[in-house]
Amino acid sequence: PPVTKLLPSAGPTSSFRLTERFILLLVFSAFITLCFGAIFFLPDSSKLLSGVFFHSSAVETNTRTGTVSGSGSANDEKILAKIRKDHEDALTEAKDTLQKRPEEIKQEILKEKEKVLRDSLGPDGGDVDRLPPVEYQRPPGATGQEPPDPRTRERRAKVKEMMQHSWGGYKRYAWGANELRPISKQGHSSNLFGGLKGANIVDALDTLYIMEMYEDFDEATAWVEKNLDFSLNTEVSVFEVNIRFVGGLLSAYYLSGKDVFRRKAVELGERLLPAFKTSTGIPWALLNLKSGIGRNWPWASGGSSILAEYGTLHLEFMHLSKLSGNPEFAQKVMNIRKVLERLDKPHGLYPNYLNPNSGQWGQHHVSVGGLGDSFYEYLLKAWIMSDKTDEEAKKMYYDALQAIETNLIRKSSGGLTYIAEWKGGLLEHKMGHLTCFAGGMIALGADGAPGDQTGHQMELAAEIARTCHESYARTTLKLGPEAFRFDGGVEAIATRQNEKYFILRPEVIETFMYMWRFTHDPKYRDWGWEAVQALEQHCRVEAGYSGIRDVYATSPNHDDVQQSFYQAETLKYLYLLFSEDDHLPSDHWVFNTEAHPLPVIRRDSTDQPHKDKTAA
Ligand code: DMJ
Repeated sequence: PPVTKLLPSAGPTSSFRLTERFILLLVFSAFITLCFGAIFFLPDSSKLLSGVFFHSSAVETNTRTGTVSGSGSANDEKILAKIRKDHEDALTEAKDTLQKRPEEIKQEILKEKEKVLRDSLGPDGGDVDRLPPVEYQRPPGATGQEPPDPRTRERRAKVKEMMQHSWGGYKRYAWGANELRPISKQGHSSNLFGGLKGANIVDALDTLYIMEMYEDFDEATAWVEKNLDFSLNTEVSVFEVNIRFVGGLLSAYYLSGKDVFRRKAVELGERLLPAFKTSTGIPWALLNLKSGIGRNWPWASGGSSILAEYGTLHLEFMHLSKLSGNPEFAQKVMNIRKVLERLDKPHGLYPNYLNPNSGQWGQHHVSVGGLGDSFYEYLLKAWIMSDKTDEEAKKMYYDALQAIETNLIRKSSGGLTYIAEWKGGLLEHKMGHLTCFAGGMIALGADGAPGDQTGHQMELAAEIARTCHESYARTTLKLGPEAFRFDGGVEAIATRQNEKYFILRPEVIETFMYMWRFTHDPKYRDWGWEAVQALEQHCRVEAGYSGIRDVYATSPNHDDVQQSFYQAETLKYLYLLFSEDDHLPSDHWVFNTEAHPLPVIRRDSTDQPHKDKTAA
């Protein structure tokens, strides 16, 4: 809670007593100062006193500078002058204070108390209050206009209504919990967040803002101010907390300018720093926020950290350094980059597993879906977010994409382009729903592609978008499965029962959004609209939206979870798909992997901290 909330409010009686006490104190201290100062006007005692109280420091100073004088009288004179001045200042201050109204004196005392309290607070709440001021400038396109064409306007309004329904259910039945169970109408939490609370609130802040749901945004802000607490003895996923909580807070700050979000983001970022205490600086996957003890997922190859986890911190950590003035965040993620750059890459590919202590790859599994995905995304976006100055990230991205194209991208006999998984040189002809984000990523990067690859990369992106659309179209419920295969006589269809579920994931719609922005081909809006209709028909329930266990079943069997990324990503990307391009325009913002928009850091950036500007 803000410091002021910790202070007992003073009633009229107590304020009078407080004032009286303060005046007495001032008079008394003025008297003491007077007496004390007078001692120095007595010729002999001044030397005696300066010998007792000031001798050692004076000698030390002089010895260091080599200016010891035999008598030390020049030094004594200086000290005496200072005491005289302090004495005069104290008298003037006391005189001024006595002329003030009791109310003003009370305010001053309260301010002084707040300052003392703030200074005495530890890292649990004190550090972030000492953040350097930054000048807040809202980047362009934080809000958007209605699309001119009535059908698109209607579709956009429909998506907003979906957000209202989804948010309304969460608010009514699960307020403060991490997620909503929309069938059983209660809160839900995944162990990814440990004991943290309010994932849905933080994840949804920017969606509320861009959809102009300002009252809800204000309520969510108040919850963050009062209840979002990171000082917990709990183990969390560093990646999930970074992309949803840090990312969500950063976006909320950049959109609204409310400094509470900056402070909370930096506070959480500081709590994540101990995760980097490994021999290589590659962070642990899991971290206890209180003890700072980290470890890796027990299932990850030989104690490895995961590429998509440690490789998906860069965007947020660069912004944390920018907003806090603390270079440590940026140093940590730049070091990850260095470690990766130096390692040998099999066929130019990045395996999903890396041991943080030995610095060696674990199993040679490569994926552009789960365990690998957002690492590639963050290379490209690190370059774009740096105002295209981060040449290292650029090179790593385009080199990696080349290796992926050569080794993982294939075309089915039916003509569908897909991205397979690579296991020690053997291909598994399966593509995850998660992998479908790659269409959008490749489209976003096509413009800067080296050589004359731009056209080719746009075609590749369009082919992936088509394949992912097929994975939806070939189901009964018209929503895509978790993974689909291109073997055993099937194309873009899930064959294993445990791959048939749909949990409201965003990746396919994310790709449609980018494809629409870069091509303006109306089919992408139509495909997005098909998804809206399927969501309405099969996922919408009385209290919100639920995932589905089998997209090939004739009627939906709900899993009773409304994932927080549904509001953070799925609905946001749908809304932007039906918005004008200048709403969160691609040349000013990049989306983190949880769809939280972060502004491009301009190379001529003048809004750095430490420049003694007014706080937002
Ligand atoms: C989100 O949390 C992020 O998009 C992440 O990168 C991958 N998985 C989910 C959504 O599917």
